[in-house]
Amino acid sequence: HYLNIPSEKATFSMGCFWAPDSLFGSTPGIITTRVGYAGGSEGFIPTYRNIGDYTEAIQLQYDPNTVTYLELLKMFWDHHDPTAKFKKQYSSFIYYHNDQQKAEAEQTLNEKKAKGLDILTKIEPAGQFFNAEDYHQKYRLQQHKNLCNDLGLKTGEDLINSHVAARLNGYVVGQGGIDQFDSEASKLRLDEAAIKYIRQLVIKYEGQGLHC
Ligand code: MHO
Repeated sequence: HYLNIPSEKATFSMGCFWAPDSLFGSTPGIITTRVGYAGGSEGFIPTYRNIGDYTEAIQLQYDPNTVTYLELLKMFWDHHDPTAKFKKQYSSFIYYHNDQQKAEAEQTLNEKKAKGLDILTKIEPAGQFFNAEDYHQKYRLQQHKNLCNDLGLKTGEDLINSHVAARLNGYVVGQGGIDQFDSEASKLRLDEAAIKYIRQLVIKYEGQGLHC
């Protein structure tokens, strides 16, 4: 039922993937999200316990008429420290899906460098993306087991493919804020009990930021 909406992919690595899953999940124009592993050696199958030379990554499906890739890039830069040296698992990468994404990623990277910042972010073509284990998908939402059950979100595939899951994974940690939630709740077809439950979480956590 989202098939009539144009959609494009974006893939970023910006540290622990739980935080950007919530950050982007409740951003207008985001259709679905998945977390996984990207950017490593071909022929190696990464897992959380054996991640090899892959990075933790978030892959977004977005509606380019509602949110642009440049807006997503701004969020990417604003929500992690691209100058900090981490092991590869948590390193900063933009994995582009087409030439326009590549050009826009490079443009924003050059703007950062022009400010004298020592940016460690690498820009690479998006290759194979391996879904992370089910318990990492919509990690913050999964901490609310009864809510997930009530919404029929049972498997990892449910959590990956559900637009509602993407949105709520942000809202349960306050991302998006109460005004946006109130204007969106009816579109998400949530029942009264779910709305009441999520509302108190948005109010509680709004403005507190994200952490892993
Ligand atoms: N600080 C978190 C990182 C998890 S993230 C998915 C932990 O200790 O598990 O890498």
